[in-house]
Amino acid sequence: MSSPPPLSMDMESLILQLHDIAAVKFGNFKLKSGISSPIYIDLRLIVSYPSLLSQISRTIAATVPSSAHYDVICGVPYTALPIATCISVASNIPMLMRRKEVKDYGTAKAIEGAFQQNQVCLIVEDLVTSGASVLETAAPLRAVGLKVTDAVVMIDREQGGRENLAQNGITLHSMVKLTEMVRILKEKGRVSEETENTVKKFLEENRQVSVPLAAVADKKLTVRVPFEERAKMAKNPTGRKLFEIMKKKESNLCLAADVATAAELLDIADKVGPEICMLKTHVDILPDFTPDFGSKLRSIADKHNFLIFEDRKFADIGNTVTMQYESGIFRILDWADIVNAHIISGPAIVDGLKLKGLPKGRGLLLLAEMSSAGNLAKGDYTAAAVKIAEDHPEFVIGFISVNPASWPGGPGNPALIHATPGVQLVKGGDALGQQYNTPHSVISERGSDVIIVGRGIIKAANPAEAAKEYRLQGWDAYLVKCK
Ligand code: 5BU
Repeated sequence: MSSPPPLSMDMESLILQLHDIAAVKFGNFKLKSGISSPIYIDLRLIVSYPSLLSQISRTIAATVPSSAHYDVICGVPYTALPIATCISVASNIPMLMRRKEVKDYGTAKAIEGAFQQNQVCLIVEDLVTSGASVLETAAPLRAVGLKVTDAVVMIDREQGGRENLAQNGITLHSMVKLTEMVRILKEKGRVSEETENTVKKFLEENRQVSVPLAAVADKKLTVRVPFEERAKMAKNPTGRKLFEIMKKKESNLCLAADVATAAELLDIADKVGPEICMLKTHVDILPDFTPDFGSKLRSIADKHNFLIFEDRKFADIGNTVTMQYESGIFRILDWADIVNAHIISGPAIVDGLKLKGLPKGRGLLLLAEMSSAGNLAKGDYTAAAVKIAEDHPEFVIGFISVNPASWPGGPGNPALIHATPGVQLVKGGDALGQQYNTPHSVISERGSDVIIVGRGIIKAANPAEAAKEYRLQGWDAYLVKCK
């Protein structure tokens, strides 16, 4: 094995100073993930040492090779913000800020600062483990039309971050690697050889733990049954087809196509079609609906291989919903693969819809939870939806859920699918009670299967690109627990 290249005196001095201010500590520390670590790094402290902060920032900036071109820089909130600010001020390269939480998505922006489409943004981070935080910052930057090709980090913990970022098209440059840091501290007599070996052993053993976005894995969710296996378990042909499409297209993204007209809907369906497994409509909002709408959307769905889900939210007695499903202007039964229903009126609503839907092989999602603030679909209500679904496996394909991992039985029967609305790249909400979680949180932490995204895509400058970003994030989050 070749020995690593020697570090410069400046770098050594920085490492020693970090140790002096106790930004690097050795002992026994419980990490967020629950595992015990013999080393703990807290770089938030550096704001209290301006000269060190400035030295670090200069060294980080010099770490980026001159071949890496960038127009703007953005620090990952919060610890890297002062570092990015120092780099920006010293180099006169403009900075952007990413908001971690966007409370009112309508007025507050996820990315603050001035920029132009297709400018290249360098991400600055203090510490990289799996790379999840860098990816969480890259996503909203990319969603607003910036390019992200490089990230620079002060310390690389060498736990998969470099590889995970590379898979997402981002080259990681690190000022120093954790093993190098510990080696220097040992050489300078700050830690014993035993400590160095303990840290090395810990890193070696935990190298594979952090896969993309796994940093905050939910303990309730163990390993996921892959979609292709679940396809075989599904009792309803539409449920089975949805799993198969998801696997084939590597997409667990459903577009909520809440646009102003039928013409616009058909247009966006064609553009975003390659990225999605399902397209959700609210057909009663379309002023230019015509009887051939269904067949037009159907042919786009067939062309791009996605299913059509009319978010009709039936809620009446069994007899009435049979008519609402089949008749009227919209004739939903003719063209929608999937519809959904509240269970407020009791299980007979499923019998009513099944009467019409099952002969055509259609599927039904039950509203077990909702995304809006203060909604009443929780606890016993959610449990009742689970029970009704189990009683109708040939027609109910799954649920509209928000946090199935928190249900008493967790996400439950793998033959059933969970689809979750209220998804954007940043957590937040709108002015009318909608609450957003990120694709990672919804799929990996909350145990859902499908992200339903509306305004995050349709209001983006380039909906097809935004959809791609959501698809990649949703799929990455799905893969986390598949391994
Ligand atoms: P948004 O633009 O991503 O907020 O759109 C969300 C879509 O999902 C929209 O069509 C809602 O009607 C739909 N939705 C929801 O937001 N929350 C729910 O609990 C259910 C549906 Br059910």
